Amino acid sequence: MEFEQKLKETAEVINTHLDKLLPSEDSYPQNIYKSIRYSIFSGGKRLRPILMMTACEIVGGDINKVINFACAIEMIHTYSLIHDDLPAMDNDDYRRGRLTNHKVFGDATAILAGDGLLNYSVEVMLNTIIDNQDDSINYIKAMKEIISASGVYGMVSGQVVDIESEGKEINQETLEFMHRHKTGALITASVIAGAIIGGANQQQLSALGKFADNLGLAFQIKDDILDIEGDESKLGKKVGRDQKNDKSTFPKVYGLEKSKEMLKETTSNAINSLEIFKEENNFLIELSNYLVNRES
Ligand code: GRG
Repeated sequence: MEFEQKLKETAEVINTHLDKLLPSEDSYPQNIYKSIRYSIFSGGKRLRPILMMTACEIVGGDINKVINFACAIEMIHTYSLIHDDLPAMDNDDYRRGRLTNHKVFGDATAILAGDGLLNYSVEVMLNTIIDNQDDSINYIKAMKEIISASGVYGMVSGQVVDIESEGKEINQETLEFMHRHKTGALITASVIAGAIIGGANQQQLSALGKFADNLGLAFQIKDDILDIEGDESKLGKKVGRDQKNDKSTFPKVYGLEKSKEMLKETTSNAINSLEIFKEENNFLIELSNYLVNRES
């Protein structure tokens, strides 16, 4: 199957499953479910669930076993975006081409929608473990990766450093810490969790870990470049926000040209880590190239 077709079809599978898992908008109190569904179904790329399902597949696992966890990680990612957009954080009005959650539902509901999504993701993972007790150890290990990457050892710490770094000159180590935690940790957890559920061996886990670490960094460098050179109509949000908020980014610390070189280097490091998988790695290679060239 063509790469773009597989990407689209996988995203559709994830959307259908998310729709099944999430409470309906008619549930009481309606507003919180409307707010959750507004952000979940607003056209995200579904990168993290796609990575999880592909990692499971590449090690010979069954993607049906990973779909609940894939949806859970998208719930965590969406919670992080809702909270990141709040006035107390990045104060953004647009996300994925639509008004941000708090602009539509108000700050309190947006905070609660994020909290609700985070909790719901845990419930989905725990239900999967309860329903699949024969595979429970792999599911528990995968869940630990995901929860740890989302919390203070991962995304939360990265976000703290991001906020504390606003308006300051930071060094390269701090920049790397920030992005490896804020963006990279959840991307790595997606890949590792998928591989664990798929039954990966140590050699496969180590190769996929290196792939994901590099891909996460490349993804963030590209995000920083898009904030300078991107097209607002394709991005679905305003560009120049990083400069306006005096954010610490790769172009700010290294300059735009060097950042572009680093993007190429980290992407080829990611691709080179996949050598042990032979031709089964084609989709991940194409996905890496797609992310480097993405416009949104
Ligand atoms: C609130 C604890 C907490 C953390 C927020 C994710 C995050 C941390 C902040 C988002 C800020 C940001 C734009 C980071 C750059 C990388 C990133 C996560 C981009 C958005 O992810 P995509 O491109 O989004 O996968 P879609 O919309 O496609 O899902």
